[in-house]
Formats: sequence, structure tokens, C-alpha cells
Amino acid sequence: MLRTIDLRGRALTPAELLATVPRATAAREEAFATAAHIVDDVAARGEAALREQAERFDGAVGHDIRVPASHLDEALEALDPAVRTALEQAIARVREASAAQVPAPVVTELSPGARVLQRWQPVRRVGLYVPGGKAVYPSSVVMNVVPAQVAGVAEIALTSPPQREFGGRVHPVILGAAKLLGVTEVYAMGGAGAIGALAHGVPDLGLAPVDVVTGPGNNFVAAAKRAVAGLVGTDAEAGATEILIVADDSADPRLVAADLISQAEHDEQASAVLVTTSERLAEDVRAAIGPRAAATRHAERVAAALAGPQSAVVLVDDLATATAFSNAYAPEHLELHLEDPRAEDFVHAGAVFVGPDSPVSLGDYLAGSNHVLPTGGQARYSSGLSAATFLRPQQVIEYERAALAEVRDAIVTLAEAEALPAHGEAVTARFDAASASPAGA
Ligand code: HSO
Ligand code: ZN
Repeated sequence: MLRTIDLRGRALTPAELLATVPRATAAREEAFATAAHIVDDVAARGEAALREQAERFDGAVGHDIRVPASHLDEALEALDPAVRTALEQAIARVREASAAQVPAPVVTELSPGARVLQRWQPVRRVGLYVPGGKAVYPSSVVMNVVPAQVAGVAEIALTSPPQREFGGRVHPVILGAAKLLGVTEVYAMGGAGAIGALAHGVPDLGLAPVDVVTGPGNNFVAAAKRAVAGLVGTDAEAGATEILIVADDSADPRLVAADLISQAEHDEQASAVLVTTSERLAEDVRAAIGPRAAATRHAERVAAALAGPQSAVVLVDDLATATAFSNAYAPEHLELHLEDPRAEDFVHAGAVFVGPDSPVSLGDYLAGSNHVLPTGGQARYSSGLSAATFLRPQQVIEYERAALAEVRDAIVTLAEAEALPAHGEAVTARFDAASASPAGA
């Protein structure tokens, strides 16, 4: 089921390495055109458009789009106690790590009285998307909400699709998780329309536009985030999940197989890739994966993901090539099963899991790290959700007169070089006799 690509004896450039395992190609352009149309419709017609879309895509009619407080209370009460305890554990761990990661303000004193401060300002209002299609992920409520809260975001609006089997309500475990986190502004809206509603606001519903939209979702959600970028801030695209495992002879094939299957379970489009220097390991993983994949609950989905062109076992000559492959691929999740794992060499990955006892499923729920991570190679230039997603560095400049005097001539010179003499005059005005203070330079 998992094809083998033998790259041994071939010297390939990063681009050629990347081309050996293409990602599942979702029709991006088409999704964008559809999503943009849906977003525009919500911007123009608000609630009426959302209701039509809910009927068409979610089979929901006559539901409460703004979730009433009583539904949140009921959902929290109905939450399975074991699930509630596990969610509480996850929340505590993600909160602790996220809080510790908040960047500290930095003051640079370039000379006496010449100060530049960089401080981190929270975004005021955010919209968080929690998927509810093929799978329902209360853990994603935790991963979206906690970093926003830690960053100090004042207003959090959360949205998830209405579920036909729950009479058009958001999935009860998602509602329970939201309430557990103290989030009370919740909407039953899904897909591209939900992203449009958050970005543009929906006056009929009392939904004010947000400043940033985050969260994972299907192709249409990802495309809608692209369509509203510029109007609001967005996070990286978190689409079909990806796991890339770099392993050598020291790896346990059973664990490698289990971890590949764990992420293939998400989606037929999921990518599961093993890059190894060990022919023996490759064979053992292939032998272990068949029966394990057949016995798992979502066997069909797993089989489809593993058989797809996006999944493979890649044999390479050495660890340097494996590292180059991983850096070219920029996986969402990278696992290192190596005798001497050098995590610092793997610079392009949404998250890196080091050693046999750090599986991706740990990070999906309880590691304390975030599981909303860039897919599709976006880990080359972006990152997963964290408090920093909801913070903006802002510079505050404060110079005293003597410090300004030190750079006065250079400013005047540059202003004249740019034919903007009023710029220079704004500085020299500080030193005119009329405005000079007794202490002035
Ligand atoms: N692996 C997914 C997140 C997730 N797994 C949620 C289980 N629930 C994308 O990182
Ligand atoms: Zn997962």
C-alpha cells in the first residue's frame, strides 16, 4: 500500500527531492473562486446568505446561528467527565507552555536618552474556526482559544458548523469545550461563509467584524482565509495533515508504522512519509503497516491515504540527504527516530517530535505544544498557532533632546538627499532659539 521510492545513488537538488513525493493536489484555484463568491455573498446579504449556505452545505434549517448561553451550559453539563478531565489537562498544559512563550518587551538604548522599545500588543478581537465536517475536534477548540487568551485578546468569537444530527447545533463536545474555556460568543456557522462572516461581520446577528481569523479547515475554509487576507489577519493554512518520519536503523518499525497510521486516520488526503537510510527498517515498516492499517477503525480512510501518491517510503543514502529532503518538504509534523537526533538541523517543519516517545498524537492533545500547524510546505515561511499569532510587535520611540542632537545632521543630510527638506526642518526646529529649552543642546 505504501510505495517505495529509492533515491539511493542519486544526487538530487532540493527541488528534485521535493518533486519525488507530490502533495495531494486539491483543486486550489477552483476552491478559491467558490470560496470568494461565498464570502462576498455573506458580506452583501449577511444572515440570509448564511442560512442558505447552512441548508445547502450542512443540511441545517431554522437553527440558532448565535448559540444561546443555555446551549453552552447544557453542553458543559453533559460533557463526559473523563473527556472533561482530559480537556482540562490539555488546557492547563497548553496554557503553561503558551504563557511561557510570550515574547518579552525589549528596550534598546542606542545612546543615553535614545530609546527604542519593542512591545507586544494583543489583537483586540479574533474569530476562531473549529472544523466540524468529516471529523469533530474539541482539541482544536483548546489549541485556538488558549493562545488567544494567553496573548490577552479582549474578544473571542468561535465558530463551528451546525450539525444536522444535533438539530443544527454545534457539536456538543465543541460547545462544552468552549464553555470550559469561558468562551461565550459562539456561532453555528461553517465553511467559507463562516470565515466571511467573521471578517466582514454580520449586523443582523450582532456579529462584529474581527481583526484576525485563525483555525484549521477544509480547502474552502483555507481558500476563504486567503480571500479575506488583507481585510483581516489570518494564520497559516492548516489543511490535510502530514507526517514525515526520518528514521535510521535504530528505529522501532512498530512505532513508525503506528505513527504513520495515526495521522493517515485524519483524511484520505493525509500524507504519511517515511524517509530512511535503512533498507531493513523500510521493509519492517512495510510489513508492520499492512495488518495494523487493516485493523484500525478508519481502515478505509487510512488505506486511501497510504496508497495515495502523497505517501511513500523514501530510501536515501545518508542522514544529510534525509535532512535535505525534510527541509525541502517542510512537513506539518516531523518525527525523528534517530540514534543521534539533531533537531536543530531540521529547520522547516511545523513541529518537530524528537525520539521514540514523542509521537505526533502526544502533540495533538497533551504535549503542551499547539496542533494547529502549517501544511502544504507553508512551514518554510510560517508557523503554528501560538500566543505570538495574536500579538503584534510595536515599536515605541522616545528620544531626549541631546540624543536627537547627536543624529540631527545625519537626518538633515538624508532628508536633503531625498529632496524632502521639511523632514530635516522638523528636526532643526527643535534647536531653534525660540523652542530651545534651557537644558537644550
Ligand atoms: N493532527 C491534527 C490535529 C488533531 N489530531 C486533532 C487529533 N485531533 C493536525 O495537526
Ligand atoms: Zn492528529
